[in-house]
Amino acid sequence: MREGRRIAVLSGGLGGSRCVDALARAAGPDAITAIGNVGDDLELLGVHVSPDLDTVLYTLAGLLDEERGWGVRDETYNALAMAGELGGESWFTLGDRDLGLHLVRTSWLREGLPLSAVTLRLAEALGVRVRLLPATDEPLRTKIQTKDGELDFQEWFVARAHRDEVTGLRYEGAEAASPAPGVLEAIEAAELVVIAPSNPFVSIRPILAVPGIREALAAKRVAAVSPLVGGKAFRGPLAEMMASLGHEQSAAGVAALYGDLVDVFVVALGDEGPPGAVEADIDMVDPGRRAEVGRKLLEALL
Ligand code: FO1
Repeated sequence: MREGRRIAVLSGGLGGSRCVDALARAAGPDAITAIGNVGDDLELLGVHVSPDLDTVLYTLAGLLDEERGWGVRDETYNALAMAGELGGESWFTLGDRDLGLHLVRTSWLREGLPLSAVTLRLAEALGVRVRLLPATDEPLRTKIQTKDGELDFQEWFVARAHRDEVTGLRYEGAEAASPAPGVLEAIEAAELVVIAPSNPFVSIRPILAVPGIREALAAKRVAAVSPLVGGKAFRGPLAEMMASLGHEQSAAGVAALYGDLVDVFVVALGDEGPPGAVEADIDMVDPGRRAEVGRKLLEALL
């Protein structure tokens, strides 16, 4: 790839982290700024957890439990077991090493550092060279509306195993939030903005809901990679959410959600997409294939 090329990636959890990794392997980590979702962050046992930012960090640091798709591989759970025995919250599985990261994040936040600065410090300590920024430093939380009322994202996703049908969503705090330092600059400097194959409702829209980000994208070449292949999500409840929220359960349905924000929509080889969609190999599950997938994706998009 040409020297000095810049790519910004809007990223959620697992699908996003794999896409960031693929592009970083193809273009070099210094070319990439990942803008991460914070809508599913939570406070638990006194610590601040940023699951999507951490999935990107752990993926790029080679620490992710790839099988499970979150947390650190070869984890132990002694702290959580003790917390549970003492009557503390233990529904959200925080491993010992993961908890170590949350303790450090929380202590730096309490010292007054914004989440973006904390995240850059964590990335540096983990040897991650991709620049990872939260979409915003302010609290922004995704709320899930169901027939039983409104739920916090992780209450719906983990505690209730996303069984409740989603009737609507809300991004609490979004209107008052502003993009974290570096976010708008990264978008402006980017030759290409990639919307990763993440859930549009719970990963990408919370990023776009931060005032200024959508507007900055309007002036850029934006490509979105489909999170649905053959109408199915690799993992997670996206297909069900598309149906319950009244959208077509297909790559074209996702493309319609992004509308004219997106210039190029990328679908899996052989998959149906909207008119003008680019077909590419978007299977980024195997870390060993990601460099090649990233290279071909950039060839198709740049
Ligand atoms: N997902 C689960 O399904 N169950 C868990 O107990 C759980 C714990 C967890 C801890 C740290 C972390 O970074 C992620 C964790 N996740 C867990 C994944 C997370 O809830 C979701 O995958 C994302 O928020 C959606 O992108």
